[in-house]
Amino acid sequence: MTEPGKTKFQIDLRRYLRERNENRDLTRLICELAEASKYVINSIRTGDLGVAGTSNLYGEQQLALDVLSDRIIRKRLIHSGVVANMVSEETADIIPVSPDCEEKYSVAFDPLDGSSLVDVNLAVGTIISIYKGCELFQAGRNQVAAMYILYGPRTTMVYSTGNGVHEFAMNQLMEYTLVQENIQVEPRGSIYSPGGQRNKYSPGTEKFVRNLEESGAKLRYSGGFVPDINQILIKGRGVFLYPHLQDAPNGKLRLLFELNPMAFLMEQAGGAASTGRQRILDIVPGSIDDRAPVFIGCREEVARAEEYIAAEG
Ligand code: AFP
Repeated sequence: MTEPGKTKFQIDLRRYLRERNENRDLTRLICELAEASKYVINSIRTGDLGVAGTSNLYGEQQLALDVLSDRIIRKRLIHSGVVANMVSEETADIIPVSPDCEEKYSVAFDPLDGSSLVDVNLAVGTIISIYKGCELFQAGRNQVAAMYILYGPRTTMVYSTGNGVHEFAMNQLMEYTLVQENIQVEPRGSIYSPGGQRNKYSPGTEKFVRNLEESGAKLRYSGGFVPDINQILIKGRGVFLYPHLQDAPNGKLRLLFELNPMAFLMEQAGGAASTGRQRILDIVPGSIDDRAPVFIGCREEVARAEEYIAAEG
């Protein structure tokens, strides 16, 4: 239980997971990923923003931050000893880690989502999707956990193992301590994050967005999926969309690395996530780089989007 003199909200991540009787190997995995974020933060704060293949003033090969973040996280996943397979947005194939995969976990991750925003000092994040066993090509509803780390003015981590959504913040000792637990979003929202070019929206999406604007919703869009979703979860209201576009019927966002983990978290918080025609978490991925349109956030907003798209396409 919580140590005397400490409030529950000073409890660190590992203790919190243990007190909730989470699986020990899953606890180790989540804590390893939290540990990896410390190195990612350091590379963001101090790393040259050069692109992969360039060299820094010492002649060392310069790694782009997303490539560096990918390496950091892969190393920690291997070190955890509980990973069967892993795949990241930076790799073309699934990377086998351990053959005895039934009792281990498989992880899909985006090491630094929004990396193109770092050089303009906007918030970016790491997104992680966790399955039990060795199969990564399964519907997102089978995830056993999902989490993200948001590198903003503060560094925060949000996770769910299917028992609610909980937020932690990194303190001055670089420990994650509990900020709030069992986060819930309201049925309807007051902010909207419209991704993609508006002039390429379908009639149904266009009408949905116009309805949001006429109802007084405020536009909040940073270009980073993690901060934009985090805003909806932590404020408890709003809807994010990156819809099907006339020249991109599957939108932009990746199912394995972006949509499935965020859809898992949003549903755990009482929200919803849809392609506009079906639940994101019901899609069985066919390949690593599957993309899907997405409407994610308060469930009444998502349901309304589905109605407009059913009626107007
Ligand atoms: P990058 O990782 O290439 O910066 O893309 C970020 C992202 O995948 C996601 O984080 C944003 O929601 C979305 O793209 C923004 O896309 P647009 O730049 O087309 O608005």
